[in-house]
Amino acid sequence: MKTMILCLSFLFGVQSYLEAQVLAGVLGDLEYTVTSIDLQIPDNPPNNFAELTDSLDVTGDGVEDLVFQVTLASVPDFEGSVISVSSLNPDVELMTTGYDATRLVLNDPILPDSTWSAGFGWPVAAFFYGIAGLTTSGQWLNDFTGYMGFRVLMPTDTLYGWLDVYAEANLAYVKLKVSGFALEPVINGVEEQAEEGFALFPNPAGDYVVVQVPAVRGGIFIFDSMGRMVLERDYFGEIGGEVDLDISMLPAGVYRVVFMSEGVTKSPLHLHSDDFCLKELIISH
Ligand SMILES: [Ca+2]
Repeated sequence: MKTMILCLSFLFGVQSYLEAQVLAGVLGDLEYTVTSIDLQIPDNPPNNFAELTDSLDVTGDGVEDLVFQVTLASVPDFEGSVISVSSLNPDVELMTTGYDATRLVLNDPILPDSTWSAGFGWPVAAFFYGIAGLTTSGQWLNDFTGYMGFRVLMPTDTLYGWLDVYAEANLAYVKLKVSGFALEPVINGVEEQAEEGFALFPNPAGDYVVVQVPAVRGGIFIFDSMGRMVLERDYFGEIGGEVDLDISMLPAGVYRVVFMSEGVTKSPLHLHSDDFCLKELIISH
């Protein structure tokens, strides 16, 4: 029974550690970057039609990922303002609700199963008279401050984060400020833990993989790219022993193989990288 409880705490510990969970406005282990996006059009005289845009590189590769646009106009078919955000790259997605960018408040969860979208023109706030009369949309329309969730899809991981956004749209003026963004560090802070005696082969693997185990007792866990455990095997044997795992039922992709020695008794919340071994496994059938 003790072993069972230990194994369960291993399992939940590793799973919660690997699974992205970010709370809006909470810094935690995220890396914060100050930005100075400040788009303001203060006046809307007759026959005005003004647009401002600014963009943001959230991945640090020099390529812009998100673009913000404000429009303020006073022309026959369009009087008022619109603020929108677009994703320029398919690997950077915004949290959305219906046709809007989702406005989050402090501590709202940003999760893998939220709704995620790339592409153009997600309303942030809009208030204008057009051909169809008064149009209002956008979740920042009545509450000007909020956090915008986003994520970065990488080949081996997904990083979650939030932007600090102030947006105000009305008939007379328009204002958008993005003062900063927070993003998880690469691989959710978990890097491959090299340990003598822990090995996987072949890698890439097809229908089975051999795990060489660095301890006499423990558990082998395989996680998919979303952090879900897809395979588990207890180990009792000698140091350096080999375990054949049938992985023919797992779809091709990038996985993480974790080995935890029995006897790790720390709370899952304080799981440290020294407490387990982790290697990436590529499965290609
Ligand atoms: Ca970028």
